[in-house]
Amino acid sequence: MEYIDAELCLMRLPAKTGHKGTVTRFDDFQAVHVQGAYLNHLVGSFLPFHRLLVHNHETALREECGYKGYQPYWYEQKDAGKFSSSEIFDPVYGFGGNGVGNGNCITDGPFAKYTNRLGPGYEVTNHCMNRKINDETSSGASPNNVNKCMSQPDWLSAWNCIEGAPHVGGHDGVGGQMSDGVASPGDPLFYLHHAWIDKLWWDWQAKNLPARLTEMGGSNLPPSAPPEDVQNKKIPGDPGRTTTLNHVLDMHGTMDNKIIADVMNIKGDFLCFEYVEPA
Ligand SMILES: [Cu+2]
Repeated sequence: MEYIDAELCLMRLPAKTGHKGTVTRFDDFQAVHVQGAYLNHLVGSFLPFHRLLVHNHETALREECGYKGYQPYWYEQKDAGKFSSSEIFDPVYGFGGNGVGNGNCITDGPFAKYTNRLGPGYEVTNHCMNRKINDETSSGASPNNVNKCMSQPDWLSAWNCIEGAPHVGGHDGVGGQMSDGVASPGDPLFYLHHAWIDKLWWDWQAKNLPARLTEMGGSNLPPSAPPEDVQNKKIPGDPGRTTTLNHVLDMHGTMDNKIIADVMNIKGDFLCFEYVEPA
């Protein structure tokens, strides 16, 4: 599959950012997530940050690896509750299978030989790509949970719903480093999962356009933030503790920074794509 070939190309290109532990261009995008983990989860920028990260990774596939296709998403509703039987883990046509043995290293498929450098968490260690599929937790991606999110009346409830069950269900359903809230983009499935999560946000936005092209808000610090951050931490673009459309999405040198307003519309000036429903 061309997408996988392009990802393998990214894994051969040298890193550009110089972030700790990065060796390949693929690592660079993982490093953005590591650098931004604290300020982009359980906050208003969660969905915008990940929309931009997925887009930038796709842009690198195109511009640096000659990829001509589109960013695929993983339609997880279909596989919810039974991730282990999903064709996405096919060793020949897919992303390789489940981890085995003590380290849960994947041993088949295109990425079995890749050495991850970032993770676990904020650590830098050479390790295999690892997975530990959990069918039970993968049920978080169920059609029921998705529909519940689609029916939320406002941004705060929709974002929290999407970041909850569907988002966590996909991460923990794959398990291993996909369950790592900091270093999860070490598994290429991260981008297919987050493209799906982003589609859920867009599907919700599309239920009430144009109003939902400007609906933003929520704290710009996670609930775990220490009191000194709540007091003093300045977030570029936001006047206070609330996430605004001017909030700067820091790409930590991988690609240009954007503001949330730039990524609100997937059919806008900066982003220009659409999500196609599965056949
Ligand atoms: Cu994330």
